[in-house]
Amino acid sequence: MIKKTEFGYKIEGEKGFLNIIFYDNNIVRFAYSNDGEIPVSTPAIAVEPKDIECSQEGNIIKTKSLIIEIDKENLQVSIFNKNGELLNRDINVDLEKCEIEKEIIWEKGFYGLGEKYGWVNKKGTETSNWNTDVMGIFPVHNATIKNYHTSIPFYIGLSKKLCYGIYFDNSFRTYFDLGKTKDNVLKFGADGGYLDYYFIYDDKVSEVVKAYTYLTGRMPLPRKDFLGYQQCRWSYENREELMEIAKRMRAENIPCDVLYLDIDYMKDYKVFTVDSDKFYEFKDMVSKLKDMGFKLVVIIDPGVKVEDGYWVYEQGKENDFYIKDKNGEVYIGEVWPGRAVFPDFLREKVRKWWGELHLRLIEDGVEGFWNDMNEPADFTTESKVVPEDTVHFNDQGEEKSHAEIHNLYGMLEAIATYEGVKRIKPNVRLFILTRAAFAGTQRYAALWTGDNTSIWEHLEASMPMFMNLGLSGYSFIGADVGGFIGDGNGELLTRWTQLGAFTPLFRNHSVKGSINQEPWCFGEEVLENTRKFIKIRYNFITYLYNLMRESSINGHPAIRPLFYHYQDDEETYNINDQFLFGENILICPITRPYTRVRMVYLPKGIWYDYWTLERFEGGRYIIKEAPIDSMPIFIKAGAIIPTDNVMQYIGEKEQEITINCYLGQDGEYTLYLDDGISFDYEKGKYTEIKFIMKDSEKEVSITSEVIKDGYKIPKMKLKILGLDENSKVIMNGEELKLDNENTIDIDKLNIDIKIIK
Ligand code: MIG
Repeated sequence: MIKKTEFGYKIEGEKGFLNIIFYDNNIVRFAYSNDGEIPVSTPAIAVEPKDIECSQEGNIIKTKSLIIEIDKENLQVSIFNKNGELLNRDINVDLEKCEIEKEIIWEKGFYGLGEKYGWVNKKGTETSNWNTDVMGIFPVHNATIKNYHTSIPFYIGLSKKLCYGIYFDNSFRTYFDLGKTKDNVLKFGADGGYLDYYFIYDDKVSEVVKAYTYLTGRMPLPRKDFLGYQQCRWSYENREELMEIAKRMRAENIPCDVLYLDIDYMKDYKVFTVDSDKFYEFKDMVSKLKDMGFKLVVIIDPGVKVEDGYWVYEQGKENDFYIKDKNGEVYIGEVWPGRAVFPDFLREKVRKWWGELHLRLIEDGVEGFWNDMNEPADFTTESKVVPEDTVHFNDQGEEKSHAEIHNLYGMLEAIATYEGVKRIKPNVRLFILTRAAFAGTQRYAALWTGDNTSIWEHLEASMPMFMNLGLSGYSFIGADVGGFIGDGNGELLTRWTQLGAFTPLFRNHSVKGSINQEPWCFGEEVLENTRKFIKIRYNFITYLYNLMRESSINGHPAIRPLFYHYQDDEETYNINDQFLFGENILICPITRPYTRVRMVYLPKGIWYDYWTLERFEGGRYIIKEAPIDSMPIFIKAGAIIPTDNVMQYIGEKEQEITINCYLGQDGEYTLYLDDGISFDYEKGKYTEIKFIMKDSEKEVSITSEVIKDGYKIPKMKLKILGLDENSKVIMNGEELKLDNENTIDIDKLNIDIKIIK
C-alpha cells in the first residue's frame, strides 16, 4: 500500500509505516513510525518539505534525480540514481530497536560525524553520540572514546563517481557502526525516538555538504574582527592581569583582537555576575580594552547557583524554568558554583529570559559569549552529565525525557543566547562560542573542540577532526592552540600556532595550574616564530572572511579535506595531515617534535611553494623542508587570493588589499567586502569585485569587474606571481614597468591586464 501524501508517499508495511518526504529532488526523508504519523523533527532541520516532481509505479518512486525501490513488506529501500546505479540498500529495518542496517557497496570512505578523534576516514570504525564533558570521565581525549561534547549524526559515503550523505534526525543517544563489525554492513540506531533519516545524493561531495547545510542551515556571517587572533586562559584572575596581557600583546607587536574571561571573573561562579573586587569598574576596564582594540568575551555556563537572593536563581525558580527530576522537583546538580540548577532551554520562555540576562554584560561592553559545560555537565553523576531520568517540558507543556533533550541542550542554549543578544544589539554581530552542539548548531555559534591536551598527538588529531566537522556543516571551528590540559612547550606552541593560523577560530587557551602559554612565555625564538604566523593570519584575514561568507551562503567549510576538490583521486581519501584552506591553499603542518621535514601530497595540477614560489607538478608526493620558523604551504596555479596589510587589530589602520594572481591556470575569484561588524550587508551594503584570469598559450589576461558596489573599496594592488622575466605586462593598453615585487596599483577597478609570455 503506497499512498501519495502532501510532500511524498506513505507506505504501510507489516510492522509499521514509512513516510517518504521530499526536501528536494536529491534530499529524501525516510521516516518510520508505528502509527503512520510523521515524527516531529529536531531543531536541526531548518527547512520545510518541498513539492517536487515525482511519480510512483508499483513499488518504485522516482524524482528527477533518484529512483527509490521499496520492499512493501519490510519497508526496506534501495536507492538508485537516475542512471540506475545503486547508491544505497537496506539490509534490515528494525522499528522496535530503532535501528537500520545498510549494505556497504562501493563506498571507499565514510566521513562526517562531527567532533570525533581518530582518522579522517571512519570506515571500519564505530562511534556514538552522547554529549559528554569528556575530561570529567577520561584523563585525556583519544580515539577509543566515542562520545564527545557534540553530536552530529551525519555521515558521508564517498567514491570517485558517487557520493551521498545520511543525516539521522534523532536526538537520543545514537550509534553508528561503519563497517566495523561486518565489513559490508553499516548500522545505525538510537536509544529512543524514531528511525527518521535523510538521504542526500549528489555525485560530488561538495554538493552533498551544500545540501546538508541547506537542510540543517548555515552559519551566520561572523564578525571579521573575531577572525583575528584570540587569547584566553583559565583564568586571567583580575583586572591587572588581564590588562597586563593586553598591554604585552601590543608591546610585543602581536596582532590580537579578542581576550577572554574564564569562570573566575564571576562572583562565586554565579552566572551574569562580575566580581567587582577582582574586576573593579568593569565597564571602564572593557572600554579601556576597546580603546586598545580588544574585544572581550566572557564565559557563561548554564548551571545556576542555588542561592537565596541571587536574582538569576530566584527569577528562574519563580517562573518554574528549571529542569526537573523524575519526581517533579527541581533537579539540583553540582557545577562550578556548587549546588546548581539547569534552565530548561526547551521552552521559548526560558530561552527568552536567558537571552535577556545578557543585557547588563552587553551594556558593559562585552561582545562575545562563551558557552561552556553545556552538555550539560554535572559533577554529581557518574557520567558527569545531567542524568537521563530528569525531565523537560516543551512549549505545549508536554513532558520530555532528558534522554531525548540531552544532546540538544547545548544547541538550545546557543539559540537562547543568539536570539537574546540579537534582540539586545540588533545591528551588531556578536560572537558566540559553544562547546556542546547538535546538528544545525552552526546557525547560532562557533565551536571549539573542548579540552584537548598539550601533546603533539592532539595537534595531529585536530586536523581530521576539523575536516570532519567541516563536512558536518561546521565551518567556524578551532581547537585550543597550544593545547589546554597540561604544560606545553615552546616548540609545540610554535607548531600549533602555525596550524592555528589557518583555522577559522584561532584561540590560544590553557588550563588553570598549567604553565602560561601566551606567545612570549617560551623565550625569544618562540615569540618570534609565533608572532610571524599570527601576522600571516592577519595577511589572510580578508581571504578567511570571504571563506566564511561562502560558508554562510552555501555551507562549504573553510577547512576541507583534499578530496573535497579532488574526489577523483583516491589517494586523497586518507590524507589526515594536510588540508585545504579554501579551494586553493594547501596547508601541511608539522605535528611532531624535532621534525624539520615532511612528506606532502600535492594533488594534480601546478602548485607554488608559498614561501619561495618554486613550482611543483602535482599528482605525487614530495618531500618538503620545514624549519621551525616555517610550515609548508602551497598555492594552486590559477589561484587569486586577497591578502591584507598586517594590523595590531582589525580596524587599526586603513585596509590595503593585494590581489595575488598565481599564474599558470585559468582562475576566478569574487572578493566580498563589507563593514565586518553590522548586519547592513543584508540590506545590500557590500561590495563584490570579480577577478578573472585567463591563461592561454601566448598570453594571460586579468580582468576585474565591480559587480556590486555597496561598500567602500579600500586601496588595492594586484600582484603577479610566477611571472616569467621576459614577459611584457600591459595594462589598459600601456606597457607597465613593474616594481621588484611585481605589484600594480589598481585604484581604478575594472582593470584589463595582459601578460604577453
Ligand atoms: O570544568 O571554565 O572546556 O575551556 O577553561 C572545566 C573552565 C570547565 C572547561 C572548558 C575550558 C574552560 C574550563 N571549563
